Amino acid sequence: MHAYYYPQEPAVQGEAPTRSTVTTDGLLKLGVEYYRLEEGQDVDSQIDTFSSERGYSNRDVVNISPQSFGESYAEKLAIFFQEHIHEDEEIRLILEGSGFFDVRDKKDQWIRIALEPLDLIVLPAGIYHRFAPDEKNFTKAMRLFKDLPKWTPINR
Ligand code: KMT
Ligand code: NI
Repeated sequence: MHAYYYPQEPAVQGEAPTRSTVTTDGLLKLGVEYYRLEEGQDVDSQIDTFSSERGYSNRDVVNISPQSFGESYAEKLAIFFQEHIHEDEEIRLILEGSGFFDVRDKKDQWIRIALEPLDLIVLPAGIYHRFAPDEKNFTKAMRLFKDLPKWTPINR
């Protein structure tokens, strides 16, 4: 996991945009929890433990790639990248591939959170966010949830 502010425009022409790192503490101040599963240990049992501690009784897996979505890939990405909030937490564990979750800080600045396999993120209800794959265009992620997730995006 690497989280950073990423100004889209360089402050001075010809100057590379800065990417100042945001620590896990910094994320936590926004209510964003980050965990990393132990490498080399059984993933399922780690998920079971985490889920039972937190009451996530359900899970599914999404595979985000041009192959899996076919013709609707661009449309799907546009939905994921539309800034939105949910009534519930959004809990995601990266299983394979990688991708970005962008969240707004308290001053409405974007923080980009780059995730790779074994990275687990909990976005609190009500935080503005969006998702984008990186240049590899492949993210396989587990979605953890309580009984009936209220993930209907509420667009900004
Ligand atoms: C969402 O709700 O936007 C997503 O689940 C994005 C894909 S999970 C990597
Ligand atoms: Ni969302």
